Amino acid sequence: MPIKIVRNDITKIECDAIVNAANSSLLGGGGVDGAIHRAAGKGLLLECMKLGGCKVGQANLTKAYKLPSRFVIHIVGPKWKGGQNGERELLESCYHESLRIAADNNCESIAFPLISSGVYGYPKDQALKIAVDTITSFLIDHDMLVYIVVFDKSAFQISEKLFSDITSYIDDKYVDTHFIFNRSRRDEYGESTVLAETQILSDDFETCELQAPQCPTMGVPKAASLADMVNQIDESFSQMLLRKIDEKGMTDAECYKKANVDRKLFSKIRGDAYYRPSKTTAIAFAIALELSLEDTKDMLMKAGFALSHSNKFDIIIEYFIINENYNIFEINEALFAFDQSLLGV
Ligand code: AR6
Repeated sequence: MPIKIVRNDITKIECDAIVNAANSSLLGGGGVDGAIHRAAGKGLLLECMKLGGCKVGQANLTKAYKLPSRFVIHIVGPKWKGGQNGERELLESCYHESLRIAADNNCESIAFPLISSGVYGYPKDQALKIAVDTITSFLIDHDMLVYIVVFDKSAFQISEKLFSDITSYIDDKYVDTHFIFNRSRRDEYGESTVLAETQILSDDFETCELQAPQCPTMGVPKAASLADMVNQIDESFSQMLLRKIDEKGMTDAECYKKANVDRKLFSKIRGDAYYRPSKTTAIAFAIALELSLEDTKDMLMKAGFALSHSNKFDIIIEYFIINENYNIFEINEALFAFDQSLLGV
């Protein structure tokens, strides 16, 4: 099952276990610890008092009292001391231990805050990367739905260089779209007036659609009956997906896990040749399969979608594919930075 990165208050997440970024006394504190104790009520504190504290990297399980989850897993993260003092290993151990204790208690879902990234000072982008990497490797051999609950947007800090590369790519593509549009309007009217009004674009596309029968690429032999045409139906999205998985020498599980897609959803797609996925799911599979831009567009078309230069989401996806960067979490960080919806979420 996938990782879902959500922006929320962890005390509101309905799942089997939520993880508390506690301190070694386990008697409550500020930040997420304070929020969890407040929402759970006094019962949680009374149970914690019996535990007698906890070391960094260790996990303790309690009931969740008034919280909508079944358990709270209390973990003490490392304090940031510059990064050369074993912080990374300790933080990884926090995630491993919490996941292990959740699996031992038959949890099917768990929600993590970004441990250590508040009062304990761990840089949020590094804390997020460690969370994603550790959880991803756990999920290779386990089935669990894992939420990473990000409280504030600064956890996603794509590098300035990547941000500016994507920004100029978006700018270029917008310019391209407008330039082609302006040129075609000039050709049509034989004038050289530059029409800069972007909102005319949509009217222009409509005109184009109305005139489609004259367009050579739209030509369909007149004699073909509807039945003939329907019988010539192309390979579907799921057929192409399964073919590409075989061609790439991947197993189904490797593919859907890399796509950050739920196993149940994958089974549905596998079992239904005409399954219509959402656009983000279709793109997530294209990324997992490391398809070229052309194949990605083909696969999307089979699901009824396109990549256009009229919206930022599509341009960002195109940017990553052209640069052969198929890391779904880096793509999601960039999408997040540009306020777009995330893949596989
Ligand atoms: N839901 C989700 N995330 C939250 C919430 C919330 N309700 N509140 C804060 N965060 P922190 P730490 C985020 O300081 O760094 C406590 O006093 C927050 O933005 O809670 O491990 C303990 O008792 C940050 O990204 O935990 C310890 O003394 C992340 O949760 C100490 O703080 C963790 O911030 C532990 O420090």
